[in-house]
Amino acid sequence: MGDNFISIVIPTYNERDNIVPLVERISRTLNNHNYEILLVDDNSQDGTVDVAAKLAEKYPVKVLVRANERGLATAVLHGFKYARGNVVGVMDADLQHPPEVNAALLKAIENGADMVVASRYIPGGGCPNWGLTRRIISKGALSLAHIFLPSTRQVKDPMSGYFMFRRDGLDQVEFKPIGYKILLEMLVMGKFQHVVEVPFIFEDRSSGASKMKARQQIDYLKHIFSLMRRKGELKRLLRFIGVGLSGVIVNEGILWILTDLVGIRYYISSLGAIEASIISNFILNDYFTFADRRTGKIGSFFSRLLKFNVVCAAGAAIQYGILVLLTSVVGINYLISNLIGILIAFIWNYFFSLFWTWK
Ligand SMILES: Nc1nc2c(ncn2[C@@H]2O[C@H](COP(=O)(O)OP(=O)(O)OP(=O)(O)O)[C@@H](O)[C@H]2O)c(=O)[nH]1
Ligand SMILES: [Mg+2]
Repeated sequence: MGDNFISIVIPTYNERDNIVPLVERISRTLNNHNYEILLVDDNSQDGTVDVAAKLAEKYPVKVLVRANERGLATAVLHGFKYARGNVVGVMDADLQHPPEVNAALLKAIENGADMVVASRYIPGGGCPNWGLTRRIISKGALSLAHIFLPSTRQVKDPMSGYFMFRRDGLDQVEFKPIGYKILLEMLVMGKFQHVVEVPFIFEDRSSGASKMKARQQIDYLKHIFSLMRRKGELKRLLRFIGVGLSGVIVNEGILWILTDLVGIRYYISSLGAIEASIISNFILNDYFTFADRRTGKIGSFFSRLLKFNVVCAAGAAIQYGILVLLTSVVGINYLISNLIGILIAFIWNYFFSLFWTWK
């Protein structure tokens, strides 16, 4: 038995038939530890609260009922307020999160992690019973987080609802989650230094109904947007777009000067104009868009410049390839093809700027 006191916070909404096996299995798993289980219920009408109250007679269970609020993430935050443990865990009530994995989570905390995520996306983990559509939606949502919120890249599964952490990481942090993904909020806004993952298999829901609805996908996008705004990532994206547009002006200007004033053939001067716009974009991005990621050394300045050139050259090739492919092969109007090419090249450039040039 360690010195830790563990609070397991579990949001419930109409989970009557799941909570008895849930609490029994957690208790067996944490048998040798000091722990409490907090069920945060949003006034379920199926008798969940009565069953939970009965469980509290036998197990260290507390039931918190919110009468006028709904929402998974805020329910979890509500549970944090009442959690007494120095270590806090979060999991679903529907047995999709096997309670036995809590042992591995706790072990990771005891070994020095500040936060440990039960992960579907590392070797040993998975969701074998998911259909293709749910897989694609989940991976798509994951990529959005990884691209636009760099701090989520420390884990492969920032969307998991099953995790454990040291309570200190919550100190003096304000959380404003929207929707379901409380871990996402905590990874981006919290202060967790050492974050690790352990694998788990996401089981089928054993009983009761899913609360997953289309609404959640929209809430997710809103949440990503809100986190981007709070972390300055939205500003970064807008700056990158602004710098890109300024590059168009530089490109046109230099092309005009070299062709009209200097008298070079346009297909030669265009090469100079392209390079000039890449360099001006680079300098603006280095001092403006990625100021927080720039390292002072002159050598790394040139290595970033080189990387940026490589990325832009590949981006231009992609843009050109899409233009030709969509126009000649698919038969789309060339101006629309070009626009799609520009958009995809833009995403390419931004992605590699974040992940490589200014990583
Ligand atoms: N307190 C509270 N709990 C909720 C709410 N919505 C969902 N939950 C609980 O949060 C957990 C996850 O919800 P699920 O509906 O299982 O979501 P999911 O696992 O993504 O979807 P399925 O795979 O279909 O089960 C379960 O324990 C639910 O009971 C809510 O509005 N309030
Ligand atoms: Mg579920």
